[in-house]
Amino acid sequence: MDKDIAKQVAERVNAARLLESVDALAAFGARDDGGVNRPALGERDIEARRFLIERARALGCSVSVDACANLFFRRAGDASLAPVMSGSHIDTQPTGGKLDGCYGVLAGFEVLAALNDANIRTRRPLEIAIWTNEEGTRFSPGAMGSSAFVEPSRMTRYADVRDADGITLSAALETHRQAFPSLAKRDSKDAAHAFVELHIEQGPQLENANVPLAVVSGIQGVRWYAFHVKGTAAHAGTTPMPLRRDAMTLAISLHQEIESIARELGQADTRVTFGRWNIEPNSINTIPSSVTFTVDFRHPDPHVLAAFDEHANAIAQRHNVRIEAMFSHAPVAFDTTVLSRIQAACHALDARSLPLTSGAFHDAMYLAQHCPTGMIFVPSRDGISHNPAEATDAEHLVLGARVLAHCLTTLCND
Ligand code: HGY
Ligand code: MN
Ligand code: MN
Repeated sequence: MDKDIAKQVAERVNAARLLESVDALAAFGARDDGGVNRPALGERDIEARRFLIERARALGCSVSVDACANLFFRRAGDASLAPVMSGSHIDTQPTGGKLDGCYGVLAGFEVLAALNDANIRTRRPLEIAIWTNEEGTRFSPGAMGSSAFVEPSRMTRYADVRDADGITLSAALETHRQAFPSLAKRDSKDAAHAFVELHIEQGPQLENANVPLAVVSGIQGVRWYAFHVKGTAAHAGTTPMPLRRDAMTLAISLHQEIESIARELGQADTRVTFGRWNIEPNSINTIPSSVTFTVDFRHPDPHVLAAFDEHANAIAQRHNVRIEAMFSHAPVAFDTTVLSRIQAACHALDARSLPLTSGAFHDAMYLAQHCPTGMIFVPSRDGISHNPAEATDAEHLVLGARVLAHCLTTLCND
């Protein structure tokens, strides 16, 4: 393919239009502190989806939806060939930022617009996806939409998953269906030609190296658990300490045991987080009768992940506590051909890049089972993410979109 075409499209990426779209999308669930709180399939997410469906149609795309409310915005190609896909998620953490996931979707939209502006018809269709519930903070597990896309039988298990208010995923999907009753169904399960996800790094490595891009070679493994600790509710004032069965006292000692084994097993690469605690009755003057806490363990080595799993179960058994395995995904290595196309795009645009492994998981970890897949990162200021202060320099956001445009254009003309 004429390399100039890919460069033409990259040059048509419009900085102002891209940056405007970031702020426009962030308005759906905007927080007073500049962050975004947009839970998957909630009211704000549905309004954000409506906004993007209208934008996609204005760009001449067809729009379709699948059983897990993943949205697909397709720009037709000349030939009826397997599409090239890109995209990410637009659901956020409760104290999320404007870019996590959203940037990858909006940069995909910018590529659609740049192809239109350059008046380029590609051989293959280009399809930008919005994957449902990637964060996993409303419904667990994470990356639900992309995992159901690659393996639809997962929907049977997901349908009855409940959020903190007791709403099931299937009820949330029904609300989505009612909001968009006439969307075409995307039923084809033909493998895509390739999937490329552009995302912020959400860590400090690119900024510390002063490099604007990463060619992401893979994603580390992840395991989520819930520990359900039981005690006996009793009066805070009258119950002598030796007579108590305080669920919180046991939970805190479990926390310390789990954290020390995690650090010992994984050493410097260990990432262990105890992010969600539910306490009952959660009253100042009643001894806790129940404490449920979560464990998010990450590591690049599958043996360490397996060893941690064994220890976590042994700790639960030793203390007669129920352990619930909520989510797990092995480390993923992306496709070297797609990575070389991303690398070539960086070279073509004279942009320096680093090879990185992702500490965060992404929908690309499932798409890698569906088709040749790769990722691109841009730096996160101060390495901060899952925080309203999440930010990336405008020049890096635009450069990332240009590299995505170059790479998708060449892949669409394979
Ligand atoms: O948790 C993660 O790695 C992703 O940000 N959802
Ligand atoms: Mn993300
Ligand atoms: Mn995230």
